[in-house]
Amino acid sequence: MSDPSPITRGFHGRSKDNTDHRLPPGQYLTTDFPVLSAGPTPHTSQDQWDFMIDAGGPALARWSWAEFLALPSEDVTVDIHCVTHWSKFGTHWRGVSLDTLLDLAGRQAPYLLARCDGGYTTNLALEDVTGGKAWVVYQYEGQPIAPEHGGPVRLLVPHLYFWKSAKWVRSLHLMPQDQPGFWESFGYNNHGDPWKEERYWNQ
Ligand SMILES: Nc1nc2c(c(=O)[nH]1)N[C@H]1C(S)=C(S)[C@@H](COP(=O)(O)O)O[C@H]1N2
Ligand SMILES: [Mo]
Repeated sequence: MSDPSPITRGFHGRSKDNTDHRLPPGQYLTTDFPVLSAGPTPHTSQDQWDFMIDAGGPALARWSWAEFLALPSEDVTVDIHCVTHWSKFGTHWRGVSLDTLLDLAGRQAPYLLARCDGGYTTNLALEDVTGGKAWVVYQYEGQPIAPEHGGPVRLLVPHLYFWKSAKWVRSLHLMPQDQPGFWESFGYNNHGDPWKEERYWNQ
Protein backbone atom coordinates (compact mmCIF):
# COMPACT_ATOMS: atom_id res chain seq x y z
CA MET A 1 0.00 0.00 0.00
CA SER A 2 1.40 3.36 -0.87
CA ASP A 3 1.23 6.32 1.46
CA PRO A 4 0.11 9.42 -0.45
CA SER A 5 1.83 11.81 1.92
CA PRO A 6 5.08 11.31 3.80
CA ILE A 7 3.80 13.91 6.27
CA THR A 8 1.04 11.61 7.55
CA ARG A 9 3.72 9.12 8.48
CA GLY A 10 4.45 10.99 11.68
CA PHE A 11 7.32 10.19 13.99
CA HIS A 12 8.56 7.00 12.36
CA GLY A 13 9.39 8.42 8.99
CA ARG A 14 12.13 5.99 7.93
CA SER A 15 10.79 4.60 4.72
CA LYS A 16 11.75 3.56 1.23
CA ASP A 17 9.77 6.31 -0.46
CA ASN A 18 10.81 9.91 -0.96
CA THR A 19 10.89 10.66 2.80
CA ASP A 20 14.49 9.53 3.05
CA HIS A 21 16.10 11.99 0.68
CA ARG A 22 14.35 14.88 2.42
CA LEU A 23 15.21 13.79 5.96
CA PRO A 24 18.75 14.64 7.12
CA PRO A 25 20.65 12.00 9.11
CA GLY A 26 19.57 11.52 12.72
CA GLN A 27 16.28 13.38 12.23
CA TYR A 28 12.69 12.14 12.59
CA LEU A 29 9.65 13.60 10.89
CA THR A 30 6.94 15.32 12.90
CA THR A 31 3.75 17.13 11.97
CA ASP A 32 3.76 19.03 15.29
CA PHE A 33 5.37 22.41 15.58
CA PRO A 34 7.33 22.24 18.86
CA VAL A 35 8.19 25.50 20.62
CA LEU A 36 11.83 25.88 21.70
CA SER A 37 12.71 29.15 23.39
CA ALA A 38 15.62 29.93 25.70
CA GLY A 39 13.55 32.50 27.60
CA PRO A 40 10.12 34.09 27.82
CA THR A 41 8.26 35.21 24.70
CA PRO A 42 8.77 38.96 24.26
CA HIS A 43 5.83 41.12 23.25
CA THR A 44 6.77 44.31 21.41
CA SER A 45 3.94 46.60 20.33
CA GLN A 46 3.76 47.46 16.64
CA ASP A 47 4.47 51.14 17.15
CA GLN A 48 7.64 50.29 19.13
CA TRP A 49 8.78 47.74 16.58
CA ASP A 50 11.40 48.44 13.93
CA PHE A 51 13.89 46.43 11.96
CA MET A 52 17.43 47.63 11.49
CA ILE A 53 20.65 46.76 9.71
CA ASP A 54 23.86 48.19 11.11
CA ALA A 55 27.60 47.68 10.91
CA GLY A 56 28.51 49.06 14.31
CA GLY A 57 27.80 52.72 13.56
CA PRO A 58 24.50 54.39 12.78
CA ALA A 59 21.76 52.32 11.13
CA LEU A 60 22.38 51.57 7.46
CA ALA A 61 18.67 50.90 7.05
CA ARG A 62 15.67 51.00 9.31
CA TRP A 63 12.05 50.05 8.69
CA SER A 64 8.93 50.62 10.76
CA TRP A 65 6.32 47.85 10.82
CA ALA A 66 4.35 49.45 7.97
CA GLU A 67 7.51 50.03 5.94
CA PHE A 68 8.65 46.47 6.46
CA LEU A 69 5.33 45.06 5.24
CA ALA A 70 5.60 47.25 2.12
CA LEU A 71 8.94 45.69 1.08
CA PRO A 72 8.96 43.19 -1.80
CA SER A 73 8.10 39.84 -0.25
CA GLU A 74 8.23 36.19 -1.27
CA ASP A 75 6.33 33.03 -0.43
CA VAL A 76 8.61 30.18 0.53
CA THR A 77 7.89 26.51 1.18
CA VAL A 78 10.69 24.75 3.03
CA ASP A 79 11.58 21.80 5.24
CA ILE A 80 12.92 22.74 8.69
CA HIS A 81 15.29 20.75 10.90
CA CYS A 82 15.86 21.24 14.64
CA VAL A 83 19.06 20.08 16.31
CA THR A 84 16.86 18.26 18.88
CA HIS A 85 16.14 15.83 15.98
CA TRP A 86 12.71 16.84 14.74
CA SER A 87 12.14 17.85 11.14
CA LYS A 88 9.00 19.27 9.62
CA PHE A 89 8.33 19.17 5.88
CA GLY A 90 6.68 21.72 3.62
CA THR A 91 6.26 24.70 5.93
CA HIS A 92 4.90 27.85 4.24
CA TRP A 93 6.18 31.31 5.09
CA ARG A 94 5.99 34.81 3.66
CA GLY A 95 8.62 37.48 4.14
CA VAL A 96 11.45 39.55 2.75
CA SER A 97 14.62 37.88 1.50
CA LEU A 98 17.93 38.89 3.05
CA ASP A 99 19.15 39.61 -0.49
CA THR A 100 16.56 42.39 -0.65
CA LEU A 101 17.30 43.71 2.85
CA LEU A 102 21.08 43.75 2.38
CA ASP A 103 20.71 45.40 -1.04
CA LEU A 104 18.67 48.16 0.55
CA ALA A 105 21.24 48.55 3.34
CA GLY A 106 23.84 49.08 0.62
CA ARG A 107 26.60 47.32 2.52
CA GLN A 108 27.82 43.76 2.83
CA ALA A 109 30.13 42.07 5.30
CA PRO A 110 31.41 38.51 5.51
CA TYR A 111 29.46 37.77 8.73
CA LEU A 112 26.37 38.94 10.52
CA LEU A 113 24.81 38.58 13.93
CA ALA A 114 21.03 38.44 14.18
CA ARG A 115 19.84 40.20 17.32
CA CYS A 116 16.46 39.59 18.89
CA ASP A 117 14.10 41.00 21.45
CA GLY A 118 14.92 39.11 24.63
CA GLY A 119 18.66 39.11 23.89
CA TYR A 120 19.01 35.96 21.77
CA THR A 121 21.61 36.15 19.02
CA THR A 122 22.86 33.85 16.28
CA ASN A 123 25.73 34.28 13.85
CA LEU A 124 25.67 33.58 10.14
CA ALA A 125 28.12 33.83 7.28
CA LEU A 126 27.06 36.08 4.40
CA GLU A 127 27.19 33.13 1.99
CA ASP A 128 24.58 31.32 4.13
CA VAL A 129 22.05 34.16 3.95
CA THR A 130 22.42 35.42 0.36
CA GLY A 131 21.42 33.83 -2.95
CA GLY A 132 17.84 33.06 -1.90
CA LYS A 133 18.70 31.14 1.28
CA ALA A 134 17.31 33.31 4.08
CA TRP A 135 14.30 35.50 4.82
CA VAL A 136 12.86 37.67 7.54
CA VAL A 137 9.34 36.21 7.62
CA TYR A 138 6.10 37.60 9.05
CA GLN A 139 3.57 34.95 7.98
CA TYR A 140 3.37 31.24 8.72
CA GLU A 141 0.77 29.16 6.87
CA GLY A 142 -0.95 32.33 5.67
CA GLN A 143 -1.34 33.84 9.15
CA PRO A 144 0.71 36.24 11.25
CA ILE A 145 3.43 34.23 13.03
CA ALA A 146 2.31 33.26 16.54
CA PRO A 147 4.36 35.01 19.26
CA GLU A 148 5.80 31.74 20.59
CA HIS A 149 7.07 30.90 17.08
CA GLY A 150 8.80 34.25 16.70
CA GLY A 151 6.10 36.73 15.70
CA PRO A 152 5.95 39.43 14.61
CA VAL A 153 9.00 38.45 12.53
CA ARG A 154 11.64 35.75 12.65
CA LEU A 155 14.62 34.82 10.61
CA LEU A 156 14.20 31.77 8.38
CA VAL A 157 17.39 30.00 7.32
CA PRO A 158 16.00 26.58 6.49
CA HIS A 159 19.18 24.98 5.13
CA LEU A 160 20.75 25.25 8.62
CA TYR A 161 19.49 23.82 11.93
CA PHE A 162 16.54 25.81 13.21
CA TRP A 163 18.39 27.56 16.05
CA LYS A 164 19.80 29.81 13.30
CA SER A 165 16.23 30.90 12.50
CA ALA A 166 16.16 33.55 15.21
CA LYS A 167 12.72 34.38 16.60
CA TRP A 168 11.72 37.99 17.37
CA VAL A 169 14.65 39.22 15.29
CA ARG A 170 15.04 43.00 15.35
CA SER A 171 18.37 43.68 13.69
CA LEU A 172 21.15 42.33 11.54
CA HIS A 173 24.58 43.42 12.69
CA LEU A 174 27.17 43.22 9.88
CA MET A 175 30.64 42.15 11.04
CA PRO A 176 34.08 41.90 9.43
CA GLN A 177 34.87 38.92 11.67
CA ASP A 178 32.78 36.02 12.92
CA GLN A 179 31.46 36.12 16.47
CA PRO A 180 29.47 33.31 18.11
CA GLY A 181 25.82 33.85 18.95
CA PHE A 182 23.90 32.55 21.97
CA TRP A 183 23.82 28.78 21.33
CA GLU A 184 27.06 28.87 19.37
CA SER A 185 28.84 30.09 22.52
CA PHE A 186 27.18 27.29 24.57
CA GLY A 187 28.57 24.47 22.47
CA TYR A 188 26.38 24.33 19.40
CA ASN A 189 28.23 24.09 16.12
CA ASN A 190 29.16 27.39 14.55
CA HIS A 191 27.67 26.49 11.18
CA GLY A 192 24.86 23.96 11.76
CA ASP A 193 24.38 22.14 8.45
CA PRO A 194 21.83 19.35 9.14
CA TRP A 195 23.02 17.28 6.17
CA LYS A 196 26.51 17.12 7.73
CA GLU A 197 25.07 16.74 11.25
CA GLU A 198 26.93 19.82 12.41
CA ARG A 199 25.16 19.76 15.79
CA TYR A 200 27.80 20.55 18.42
CA TRP A 201 31.41 21.69 18.66
CA ASN A 202 32.65 18.45 20.18
CA GLN A 203 31.06 16.04 17.70
N1 LIG B 1 14.98 34.63 19.87
C1 LIG B 1 15.08 33.28 19.88
N2 LIG B 1 15.10 32.64 18.70
C2 LIG B 1 15.20 31.30 18.68
C3 LIG B 1 15.31 30.55 19.88
C4 LIG B 1 15.29 31.26 21.09
O1 LIG B 1 15.39 30.68 22.19
N3 LIG B 1 15.17 32.63 21.05
N4 LIG B 1 15.45 29.18 19.81
C5 LIG B 1 15.98 28.63 18.57
C6 LIG B 1 15.86 27.21 18.52
S1 LIG B 1 16.98 26.30 19.42
C7 LIG B 1 14.96 26.59 17.71
S2 LIG B 1 14.94 24.92 17.48
C8 LIG B 1 13.92 27.38 17.02
C9 LIG B 1 12.57 26.90 17.46
O2 LIG B 1 11.56 27.60 16.80
P1 LIG B 1 10.06 27.27 17.16
O3 LIG B 1 9.89 27.50 18.64
O4 LIG B 1 9.23 28.14 16.30
O5 LIG B 1 9.89 25.81 16.83
O6 LIG B 1 14.00 28.75 17.27
C10 LIG B 1 15.31 29.25 17.36
N5 LIG B 1 15.22 30.67 17.47
MO1 LIG C 1 16.72 24.05 18.57
